[in-house]
Amino acid sequence: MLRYLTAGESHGPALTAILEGMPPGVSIAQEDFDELLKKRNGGYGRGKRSQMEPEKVEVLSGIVNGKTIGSPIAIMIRNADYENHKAYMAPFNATNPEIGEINIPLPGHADLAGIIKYGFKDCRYVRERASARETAIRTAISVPARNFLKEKAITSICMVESIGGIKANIDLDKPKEELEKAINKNGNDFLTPDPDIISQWKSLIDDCEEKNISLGGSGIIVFYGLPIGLGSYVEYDRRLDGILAQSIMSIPAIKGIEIGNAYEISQKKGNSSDRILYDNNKGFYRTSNLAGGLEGGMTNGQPLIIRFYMKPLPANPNIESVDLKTKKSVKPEYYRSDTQAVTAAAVIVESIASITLASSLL
Ligand code: EPS
Repeated sequence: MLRYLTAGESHGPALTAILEGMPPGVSIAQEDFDELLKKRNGGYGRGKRSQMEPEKVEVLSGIVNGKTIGSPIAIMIRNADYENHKAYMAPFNATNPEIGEINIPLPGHADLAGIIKYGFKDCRYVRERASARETAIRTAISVPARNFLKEKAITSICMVESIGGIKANIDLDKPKEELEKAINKNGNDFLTPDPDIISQWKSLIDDCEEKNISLGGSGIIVFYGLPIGLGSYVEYDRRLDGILAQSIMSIPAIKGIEIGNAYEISQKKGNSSDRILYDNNKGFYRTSNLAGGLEGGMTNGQPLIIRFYMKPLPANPNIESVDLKTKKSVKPEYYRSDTQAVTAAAVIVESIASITLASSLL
């Protein structure tokens, strides 16, 4: 089983993670971290913050000469933006602790519930840790898990399905190689196999960026080559759909996940199951994948299809809040935001699901 923890504030000195439970001998290269983080940091419509972060992973333990050695893997990403915030974010002797104080909780953020729960006066203490910046290190710590899966011939693709209500045309029945080729051809801005959607998404994002409005959307992750029987039906906390949902729903701004076409199936009358067939050469097989690869909380040998839904990032101006000091109604000042981070979320969901699946496999 894999365990991991992350630590780090969005504008603190660094993000860190420790992953425990990786077997020895898994090959890892510095470029695996670099390429994955570049992909997460990309996406058309990302804000100024992501552009200023070089996202360099420093490996501190657990990997020697390009291979895991079975000991805990510790990694770190320094926050470049710390330099602009250390007057109040420094762990000790902050020179100007007051200037960072935030007295207006942002609607849609953890701010208000967080300060009430922990008894803070400053929303910053909540927001710094609740920030989706944390997903940079969670993505990075998935590299050993991803490589472990790859060594077992388990691969995945992630893609954006919709942005701001505009949906790409995606046929998941196409072979993995074909989908992957199309996604790569269209580039990391959108991670979509549908070339015809890109100009529509671009003009929507450009328009919203001008107005400081953000966009949500949905994405799809497919895992191929999983063996039958990951997870179990014997106890609720071993059901893989439940474990996956927990890990993915913990990503900020993700408000829902589906296995397969859950919503579509819920609208059906009568049978929604995949036929079981047998062939002397193929063994047991199916001709459809309505279950999305999971039955009874276990993988069933079909591709695992995960869909996620992300809300527009809560940075839109003109949403009322209350000043904590005066208790008067106010509209928080617009700061900066990603216009859309669905592309990044697709990479993040794939990463976190990879850790969950590697753990289950182990
Ligand atoms: C985030 C706010 C923004 C995002 C950040 C998540 O950062 P900042 O407050 O510095 O402008 O850019 O996401 C990242 C930095 C990242 O790497 O994904 C938030 O409040 O959740």
